[in-house]
Amino acid sequence: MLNPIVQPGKFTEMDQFIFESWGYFIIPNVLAKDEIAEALAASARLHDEAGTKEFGQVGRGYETEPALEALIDHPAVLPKIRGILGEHFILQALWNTKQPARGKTGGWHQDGSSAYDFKHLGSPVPLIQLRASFLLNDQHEPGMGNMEMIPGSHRSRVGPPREVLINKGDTPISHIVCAHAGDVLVFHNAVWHRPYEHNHDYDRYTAHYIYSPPWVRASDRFTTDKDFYARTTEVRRSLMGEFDRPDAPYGVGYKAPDFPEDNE
Ligand SMILES: O=C(O)CCC(=O)C(=O)O
Repeated sequence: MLNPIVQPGKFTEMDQFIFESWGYFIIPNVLAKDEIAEALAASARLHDEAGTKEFGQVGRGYETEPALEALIDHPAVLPKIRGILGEHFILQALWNTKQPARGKTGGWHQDGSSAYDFKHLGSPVPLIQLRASFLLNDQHEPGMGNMEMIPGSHRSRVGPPREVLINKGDTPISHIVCAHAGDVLVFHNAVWHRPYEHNHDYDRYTAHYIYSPPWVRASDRFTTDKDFYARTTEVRRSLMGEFDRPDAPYGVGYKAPDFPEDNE
């Protein structure tokens, strides 16, 4: 299968074309071996503390785990987020996902909110959540808890057939993403996707960083931990939603965060 591979850093016209066409792309080799090991250990700790027994997601890991905090504004990934969302966005959530050893294929879905389904906003569903999914385990072949995507489905006005949804069936156009630990998958909330089966004896972890327009409420927290705010960087504070607002209804005149790559 084709792989929509882009290079780390700068958001190019080709990146934009791939994102608009498929709804996702893969950035290879974002994390070094020691960064992968640290983020993996942090993810396992979070799930141990939360007592995740089966498939599960834990939010807010950046508050307690420096290895996960460091990925909020990773220089290989953030230019892509800025290229797609512009200069004003927040980290709506970090959902750290565990797929247990020998976990089964999950259900097809689009991302959003079950309290107010994004499909009520328009058709095709608009971009509200842009995900950067840091793969922390190797997934170089199918059956490793890969993400399975349906390319271009963010533009489809209909979902997969009911029978496929109910029976967790296959489609002839789905794509099992084969990638390595340390690669990052960036995708549009409306792309139909699911976690694919995991046929190995270890738990699989992925850290999903979700970026949204600034007026979207955070979904992994009611408020951000005060100690974390006090010690983190100014850019990360802005990305958590703590920025100067010149007016109440998010109008004009916003100062963009002082992104480090602009000063290089
Ligand atoms: O298995 C995963 O890591 C991703 C799960 C998923 O599809 C989601 O969080 O929307």
